[in-house]
Amino acid sequence: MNRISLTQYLVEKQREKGLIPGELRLLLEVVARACKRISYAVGKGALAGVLGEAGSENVQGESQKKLDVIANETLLEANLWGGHLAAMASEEMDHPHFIPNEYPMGGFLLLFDPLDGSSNIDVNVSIGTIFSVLRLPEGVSEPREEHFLQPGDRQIAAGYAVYGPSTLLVLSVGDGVACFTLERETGSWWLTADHIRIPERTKEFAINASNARHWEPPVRRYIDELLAGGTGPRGRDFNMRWVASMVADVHRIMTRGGVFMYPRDAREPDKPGKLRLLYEANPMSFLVEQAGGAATNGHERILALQPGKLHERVAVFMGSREEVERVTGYHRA
Ligand code: P6P
Repeated sequence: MNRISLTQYLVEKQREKGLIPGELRLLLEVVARACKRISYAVGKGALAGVLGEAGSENVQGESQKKLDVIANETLLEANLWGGHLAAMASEEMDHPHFIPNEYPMGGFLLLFDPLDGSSNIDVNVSIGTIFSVLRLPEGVSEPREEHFLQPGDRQIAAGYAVYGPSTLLVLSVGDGVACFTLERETGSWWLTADHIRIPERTKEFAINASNARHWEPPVRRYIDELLAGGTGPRGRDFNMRWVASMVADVHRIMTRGGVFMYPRDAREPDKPGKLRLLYEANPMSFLVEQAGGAATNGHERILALQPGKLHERVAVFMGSREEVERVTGYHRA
């Protein structure tokens, strides 16, 4: 079977549909190459001494794994010199990394969670990289942190790599969602699924149920109904999954449907949720909506939210439209 490579896919989006400028194609190919390198490091594991703690903390006050730091540095180094970016922001860095004067500055902003699901690294469970692309606002010659604070609807591309049994790259430039599989022998990314659609109806939900006592009433009601299954108001049984790697849970939903939830909870009432808006929820919401799903913070579309801070958090309900609309409706009841 003659498959299409990532390069050909992006060239066709650029040439045939005029959908993406050359600089964005370059950006996405650079990110894909960085994800390939991260995949190789992840795959080596203990053999390359990349497991365990780095002995440092990130801006979130979370201890960093060695692979968190390696993945972050890999993405920074890959994107510094290409001339396609104005700046980068990462979960692992307090402030954005601006392109140094020695390199030309481009018109895009790249945001990423370099290694999502770090708690799974040392136990060999799937982890991933999440990225989001924004335009530098018109007329800006000196990029600043505030220029990253754009609603998710302004994203022009987003994607994730999932380092699992196979390494996949799932991305959208606003024309549907495509999935590429890494062929390790040649280092090529091959198109293995296109125009991915999330089924509107599902029987599978993902949430960390150990937090149940901390949830708000609408979430308690929604989950209790799922757990009641055929004996309750839903009249049918449901199944639960929780990988504790957003990338792995969302990829399952992109593949067979489902609803992923990380609600706000009473443990940290001043925080609207655990997950970060700009480089976790926004890119994943972009992909989910491009695949026909829905994504809200319980009250409104995540992509419509106006960010106030670079590392701000948000509650997340995303996936099969029917379920996201139901649980969001309970918040409005
Ligand atoms: P918990 C990983 O740390 C992460 O940011 C997401 O990838 C994942 O969905 C969530 O946190 C897991 O959180 O509280 O279940 O460990």
